[in-house]
Amino acid sequence: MKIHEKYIKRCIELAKNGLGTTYPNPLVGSVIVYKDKIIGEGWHKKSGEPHAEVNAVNSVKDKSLLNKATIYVSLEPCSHFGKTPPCCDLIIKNKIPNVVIGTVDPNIKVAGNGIKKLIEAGIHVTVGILEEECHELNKRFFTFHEKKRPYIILKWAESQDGFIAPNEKLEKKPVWITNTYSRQLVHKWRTEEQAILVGTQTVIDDNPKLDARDWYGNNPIRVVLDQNNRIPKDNHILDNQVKTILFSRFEMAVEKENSIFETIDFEKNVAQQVIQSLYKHNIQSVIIEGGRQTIQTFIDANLWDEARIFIGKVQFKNGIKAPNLVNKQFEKHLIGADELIISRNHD
Ligand code: AOF
Ligand code: ZN
Repeated sequence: MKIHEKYIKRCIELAKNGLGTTYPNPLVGSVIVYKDKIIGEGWHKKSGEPHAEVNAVNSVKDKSLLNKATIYVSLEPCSHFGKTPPCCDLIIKNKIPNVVIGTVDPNIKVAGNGIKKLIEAGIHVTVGILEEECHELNKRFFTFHEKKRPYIILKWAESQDGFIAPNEKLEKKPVWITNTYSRQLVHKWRTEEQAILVGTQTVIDDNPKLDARDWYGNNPIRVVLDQNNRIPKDNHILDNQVKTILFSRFEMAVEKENSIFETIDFEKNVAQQVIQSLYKHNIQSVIIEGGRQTIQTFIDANLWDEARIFIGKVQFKNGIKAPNLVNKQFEKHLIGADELIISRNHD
């Protein structure tokens, strides 16, 4: 493998350690190399905390090597004062002569200004190494800045014969389609996204916590479409434990600290209005977990990026048909006895 690619690959690996904890910031990794040896490494852990480059520079024991070294970063070094000072200034101050960048930062506060600043300081800059992989690493951050909306993941489980639920739910209890491994994977996924969205019927039927109790990490912001304010006040969703955004037709009188009520017009494009509002709330990604009608609303509005579909071993013979996605042949995995299909929307 070519030298630059080898080290940007390492940057990507490091960056992934921040998955789920850097919002609204991107995942960034950095390595510092001298004579083909890594002398420093770092990644961005949390918004408000040091950027990847700062952690990498701080980890170098012999700082006298910096003025002969190359710094690799998966995303363009920032040029602005945000919650932290510009990484470009740090690179210039330490007289690092070479900078190798995976991809340009889409944030308008940076967007090429970092590269410009480094070049103007006489630094040798290389841009576009493993660009596609670096873009994929920050698919949520890029979608948010370029499309002005969160990255949208659809998730559901269906039976062998294509139903997401049998006709009559026994004792109104949730009917499991997937195995325990798949259920744990879903909790891992919940720690990776900034928000989770469901419809009212799911909330009323299952009274779900929508948290990530089976995995270590952050719980996502909860988002519910509750057109007619039907959710009972003692439901988990209204427990005020996690920030929760509720979309309904009418203003709600009660405002709790962690419950935010938004009104939208349910006669118009619901998916579009919800996504616009989530963008205004600075939400970079959302996983939509049901029910059928809610998921289909986003498919019909062509507002989705990825669909993750579990196909369990059970047969229901009849019931509620699974959402209808035209192309679901993309990637297939086995999670225990369940099949998982991951489909991407290339529109
Ligand atoms: C970098 N390295 O590791 C990250 C960058 O508020 P701040 O100071 O944390 O700045 C956030 C912005 O900085 C973020 O929107 C993105 O454009 C860039 N993130 N840049 O050089 C990093 N996390
Ligand atoms: Zn920075």
